[in-house]
Amino acid sequence: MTINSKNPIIMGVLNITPDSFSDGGQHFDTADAITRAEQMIIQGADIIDIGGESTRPGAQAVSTADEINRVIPVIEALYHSTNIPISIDTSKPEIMDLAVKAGASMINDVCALNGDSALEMATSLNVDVCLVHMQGSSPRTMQKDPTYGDVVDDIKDFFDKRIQACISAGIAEDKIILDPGFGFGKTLAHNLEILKRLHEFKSFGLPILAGMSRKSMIGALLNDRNIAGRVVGSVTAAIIAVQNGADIVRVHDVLDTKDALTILGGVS
Ligand code: PT1
Repeated sequence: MTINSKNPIIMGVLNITPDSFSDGGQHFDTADAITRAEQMIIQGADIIDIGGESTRPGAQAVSTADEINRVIPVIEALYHSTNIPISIDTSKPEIMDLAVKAGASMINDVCALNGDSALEMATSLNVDVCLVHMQGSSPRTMQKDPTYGDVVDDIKDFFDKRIQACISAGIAEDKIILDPGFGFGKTLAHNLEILKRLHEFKSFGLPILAGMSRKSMIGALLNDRNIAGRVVGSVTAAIIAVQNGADIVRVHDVLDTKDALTILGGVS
C-alpha cells in the first residue's frame, strides 16, 4: 500500500455483529450497514473495514456460515455502489477468499495470518495484508494476565517473524501493514507504552496502523467512562498515534477524527 505520512489514512469501522462492542448491533442489517458506510465515506473515511466477528476481549467465536451471511452481502453492495477501498476484518481463510472475490482489497487479520491456511490464502489472493499483534490465542482469553519483557521489543520480534513468514510464502513486502494491536493481550500500561513508542515500529519501513477507538484503554484513562463517552478520548489517541508515526487510524468516529487530523495538518 502506498502511504504518504503527511496524509494519514482514516479507516472507518463497520461492525456487522449483533454483539458488537461499540454499536450494540445497530448495523447488523445489510441495508443499514450500507447506509452507515456511505455516511462514513461522506465524513472522510478513506477505507472501510468490515468485520462480522467481534474481537473485543472475551468475545465468542462466530461460525463461518454466520460470518459469510453478515459480511459478504455488504461487501458486494458497497463494491458496486461506491469506489471506497474495502478491508475485510477476519481470520478465516474462507471469508478472506469470498470477501476479496466480492471486492475487498485488504485483509485485516487480528491473528496475523497465523491460522490454518490463512497465510496461503492471503498469498494467493494477492491483496494488502494487515498483521495485528495479539498475545494469547484468541480474543476470548487474550486479557488473561498479559506479560511481556519489553512490550515494544517483543512486538517487534513478532513482526520480524511474521514479515519473514509472509515473504517466504510469497507476499510482496510492500503489501504488508503492521499493527501493534492495542487491547489485544495488553494491560493499560502496555497500551500506553506502545502508543508513546509507536515510532519504534517505523524501523520496518512499513505502514503502521493504530486502532484505539472506543477501547477500554480509553475508558480506563477516563475513570471507567462508558463507550458513548469515549469519543474525545479516542480522537485524541488517534492524533497522538499519527504524531508518533501512525499512517492509518482505525476509528468509529470518522467526522471527529477527520476534523482533528485537518487541524493537525494545518499546523504541521
Ligand atoms: C485493531 C482492531 C482490529 N481492533 C486492527 N483490526 C478491533 N487492524 C478489531 C477493548 O480493550 O486495533 N486493529 N479489529 C477490535 N478489538 C478490540 C480489542 C475491541 C480491545 C475492544 C478492545 O475494549
